[in-house]
Amino acid sequence: MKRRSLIKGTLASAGLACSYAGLAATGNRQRRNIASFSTDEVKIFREAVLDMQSKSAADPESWNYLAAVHRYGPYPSNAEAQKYQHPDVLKTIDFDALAKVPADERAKYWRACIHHDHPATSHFLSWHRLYLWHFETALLASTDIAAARLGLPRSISGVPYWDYYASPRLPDAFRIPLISGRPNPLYVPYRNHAINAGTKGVITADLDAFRMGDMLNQPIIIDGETRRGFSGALEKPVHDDVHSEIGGLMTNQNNASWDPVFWLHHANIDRLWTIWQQRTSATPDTSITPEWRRKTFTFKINAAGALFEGSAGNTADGKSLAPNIVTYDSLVLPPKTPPTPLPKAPPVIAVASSLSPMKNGTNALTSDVRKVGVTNSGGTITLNVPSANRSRLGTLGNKSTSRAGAKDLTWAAVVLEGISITAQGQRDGFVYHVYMNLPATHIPDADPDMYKIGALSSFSLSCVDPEICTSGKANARFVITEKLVKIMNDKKAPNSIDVSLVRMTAKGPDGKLVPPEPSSALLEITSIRLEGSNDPIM
Ligand SMILES: [Cu+2]
Repeated sequence: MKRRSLIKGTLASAGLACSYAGLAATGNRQRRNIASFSTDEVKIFREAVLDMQSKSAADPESWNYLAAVHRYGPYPSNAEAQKYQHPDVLKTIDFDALAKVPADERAKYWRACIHHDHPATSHFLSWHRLYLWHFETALLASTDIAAARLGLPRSISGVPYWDYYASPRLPDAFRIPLISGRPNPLYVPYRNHAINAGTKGVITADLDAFRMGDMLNQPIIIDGETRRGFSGALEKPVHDDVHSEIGGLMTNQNNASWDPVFWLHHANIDRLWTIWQQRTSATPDTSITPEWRRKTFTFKINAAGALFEGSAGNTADGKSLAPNIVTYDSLVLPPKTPPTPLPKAPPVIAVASSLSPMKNGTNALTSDVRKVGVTNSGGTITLNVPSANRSRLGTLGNKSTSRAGAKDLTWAAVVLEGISITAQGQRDGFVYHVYMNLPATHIPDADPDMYKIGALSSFSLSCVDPEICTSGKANARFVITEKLVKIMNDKKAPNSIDVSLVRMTAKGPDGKLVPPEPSSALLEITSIRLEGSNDPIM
């Protein structure tokens, strides 16, 4: 590893090796709310993005290179990409240009992002913190150039963030197609239409989960072992849902980092993490282990081959990269959002009727439903449980070992297999909440957690490995053991289970809920069933 120089101060003493030229890289950075940017600052930011976009994809400080570091579809050419990608993706991403970067370099530094399942670690927040710092270094070099060119003061010292809790509507600077007759580099036509039009905002998860005890108790998987820590609750409901609601490039892991709003979203996620880290310094996150701290990530900084190496340990206490080096103009926790009212079950769209054979181990307890299309209206799928399987279902939660037989079930789950996102689903993006046995009549003040078993978002379902899933299909599994045991404590094993997919409703500029527009299918599910197993491990 090349280490040409070290930055003096906290960063170097924290063990980060880097080599940056220019004042912006070595000075303190302040990340400000985009809403506080003056017209001139927005202009500088826009020109800087344009500057980065115009650099060759082989240049590590270019927009294309930095975006590909996150993730990209490794297609050898535009012609090949066209087979798998929406045509609008090719208007933004030039796969021919990306393919010209040497293969060993692409393999070493690109497609490096870490999200929940790829692979299953808890470095989502730590990796993205280092990545954002790395991107920001290149951005600040470009904002300095842009400011000088425009004859404006250098007032930007960090990547702006978008606080979608305070302002759910996509910031204006990102929604204007043309600036003085030229295309606005912050505008991407391939997004959800209502988001781009500003007629609805993104849906944000209830950050009531920021209550410290709850946040420390989120299950996360580290080295194949489940521990309790912070990452989970911020990643899936907050991070993934915002990606999913913007749609288009942002809703696909391979393309997301090409939409300029990506960086403002990640700066806000980093800010939320910083808030939490500062509030919990007295209660250490037990998921942060010595192995976790030792994990290092390396980024290529410039064409001369200088490298930036950061460790997860540098990000762990909120004091190495932030706040000593990076500060935010506000570290105020979003207000407690009112609980989502309990929705009504949408109409039945499919029923499973025939029976699958039972074996030992993991079994289908209901038959498959074949090919269901889900629109904005959502839908309910009824899974009939045949009588032979009903008695087996009744063994769930058998605590007494003397009674527990080899065939007793230890867990049950609703399995959705072969989920594909349609072209409209790709453009619009979506978040569905998934409920079990949701009543068809409205029950005011009922607890949604009584029925909710999970969520399906377009970002978390996006297929990121074309070589292993050219069909672009994903799977989901929602464990319902506890809910079933509760039902069966009251009465016998059920004859059927209803699974409802409910499209989440966003707020408009007036703060009122905007019901989803009618749509064709946003996603298709090949197979839905109930599974049970006597395997002790889920
Ligand atoms: Cu992201």
